[in-house]
Amino acid sequence: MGAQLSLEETAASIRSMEVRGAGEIARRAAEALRQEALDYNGHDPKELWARMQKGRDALLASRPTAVSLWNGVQAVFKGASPEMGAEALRKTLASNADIFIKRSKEAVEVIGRVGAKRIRDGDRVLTHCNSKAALSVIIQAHKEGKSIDVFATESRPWRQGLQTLRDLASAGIKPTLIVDSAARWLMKDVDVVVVGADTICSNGALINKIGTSQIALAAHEARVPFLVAAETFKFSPKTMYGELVEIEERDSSEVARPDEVPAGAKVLNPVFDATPPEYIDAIITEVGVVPPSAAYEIIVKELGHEFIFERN
Ligand code: RUB
Repeated sequence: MGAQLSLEETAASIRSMEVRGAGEIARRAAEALRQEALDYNGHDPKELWARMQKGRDALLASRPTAVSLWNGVQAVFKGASPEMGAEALRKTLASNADIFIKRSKEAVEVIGRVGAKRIRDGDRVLTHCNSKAALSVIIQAHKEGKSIDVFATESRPWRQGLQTLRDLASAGIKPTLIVDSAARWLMKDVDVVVVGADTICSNGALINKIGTSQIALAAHEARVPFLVAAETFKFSPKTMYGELVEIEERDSSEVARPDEVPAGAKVLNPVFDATPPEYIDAIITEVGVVPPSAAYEIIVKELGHEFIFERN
């Protein structure tokens, strides 16, 4: 966790992508809500509730695609209401946030241990963007003494692949960077693909960094296993009721400077894409390795009914 930010600062840093990655976004949002609750020194539960609701709305508006943010916020509010009184409300919100943050960090570690079993000595592993869950798997395999070659995509336009290189290098791995468009060319030499998740829909489709679906397609064609490393709070209860996942589009200047673009031309900057379940071999979660077809069950069992029915 970085320095303590206010709710508004946290929402702004998620919007600007200073805080990024679906899991980290959720943890930082929970942390900001926890702090807001603890900082309240009045005695009016309705006032505290109103502040918390305002904060929640600001956080939820910060980035639209990763359901982890929504699930993290839901977890903080679980069982809380102004009827319980200001003191109990503060304590409930703060302890819910603590539990969520702790569980979410533990989940990344468990995913590493479970997923590492799917990586063999000598494997060439490809990952995309910068995912803490995917890196947990790869780094754990390395810690277990497996000799692996790791390839990271650049992930234009934000180039999160460079962060992946730093994360891998500081774990003692010597990774190789490729441009995004080299993924299919490289696939003939890849043994396994491991990526993270922003959202997993109830039908098992994966929403992750733009370009993920092209990599999955190339892996499918080359019969290379395509694994997703995802905490259970990346599964979306909202999609059970038919809600479509909003794919964030960011400013075109992230892709090309306005002066580089001729008059009349447009630049699109979609940030995520959807990979159909038939291209996913397994999803590695903290409750085990599951097929994409288990997504509905994971949502019901792990997220529970209050997540499903509240605010739908
Ligand atoms: C990051 C991204 C990551 C997932 C999972 O996108 O797509 O693969 O968020 O990451 P951005 P993690 O950089 O736009 O946030 O496993 O760390 O939750």
